[in-house]
Amino acid sequence: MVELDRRAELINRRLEELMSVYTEENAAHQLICAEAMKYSLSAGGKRVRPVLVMEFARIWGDSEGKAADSACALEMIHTFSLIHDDLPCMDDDDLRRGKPSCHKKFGEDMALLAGDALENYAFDVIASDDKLSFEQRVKLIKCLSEAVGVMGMIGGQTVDVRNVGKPFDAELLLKMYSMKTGALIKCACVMGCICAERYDMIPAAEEYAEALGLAFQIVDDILDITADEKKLGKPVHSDAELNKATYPAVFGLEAAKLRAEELTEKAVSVAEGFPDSGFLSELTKYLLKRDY
Ligand code: GRG
Repeated sequence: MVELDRRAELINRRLEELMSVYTEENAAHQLICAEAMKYSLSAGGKRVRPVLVMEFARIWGDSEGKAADSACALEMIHTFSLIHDDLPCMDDDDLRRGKPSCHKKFGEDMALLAGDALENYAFDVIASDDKLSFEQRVKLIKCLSEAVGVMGMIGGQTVDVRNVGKPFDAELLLKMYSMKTGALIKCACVMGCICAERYDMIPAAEEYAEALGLAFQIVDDILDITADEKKLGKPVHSDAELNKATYPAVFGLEAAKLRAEELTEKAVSVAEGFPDSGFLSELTKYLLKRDY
């Protein structure tokens, strides 16, 4: 999607600037960790979450790109989660975003540390963002840390890895998805509202994000079954090989496709209630039809 790519490019440029703080001069002995961070951050990726942060901020009045660093911070957290998700102790994937996964390129020790360092740097970036008030920074840090923690993404990953091979009930699957994938997507939309100081719009942002987040994960599951491995940039059929419960595995592939369509319609209908929401609606529809 051309407009998504254009916006992703802006995020990429700011990410590069933010990562340029680690240099031969100030980090000579630990530069390998910074290189592993940069490698995974710049390995591609659709940049959906940071673009959502920026778009929610723009819709609600941020005309100066005040949300750019928060958006980058969220992408750092997302990249940390992908690095750790690929580790041998998790999904043990050799490929990510079409390239060797971080531990394949830098070793398991560096992948672990690069993920940890990205997570920490994300909070540092928000805390240091002088385009935002102290109140906004604290609210952003709280929102993000909750979304990442045991009640959010890490909690979802815990349920995921601890239920491999077990009979899965539908309710637990949906709970796991809302934590593992939904929490960060919801956080993206809420962070945009915080950057624009439109706290009154958080409930509507959450309503949109809940529908999008579940649709996004269901499409991710469907792609694991139907996608072209080259295009996807990671191995296909990995869920089935790991004996993981997924939406298609529990409900069937056709039901999964139908549910993703319904959720997308729901998200679009919420987005249409926002001012100047053309891009957001198009992005939401594009994410249903994506092939990677
Ligand atoms: C803390 C040890 C430790 C591990 C953390 C929390 C965690 C491991 C992993 C997160 C779980 C995870 C990877 C969820 C999947 C979410 C998902 C659909 C990822 C793919 O997102 P895209 O399609 O990827 O946006 P790109 O590559 O485009 O950014």
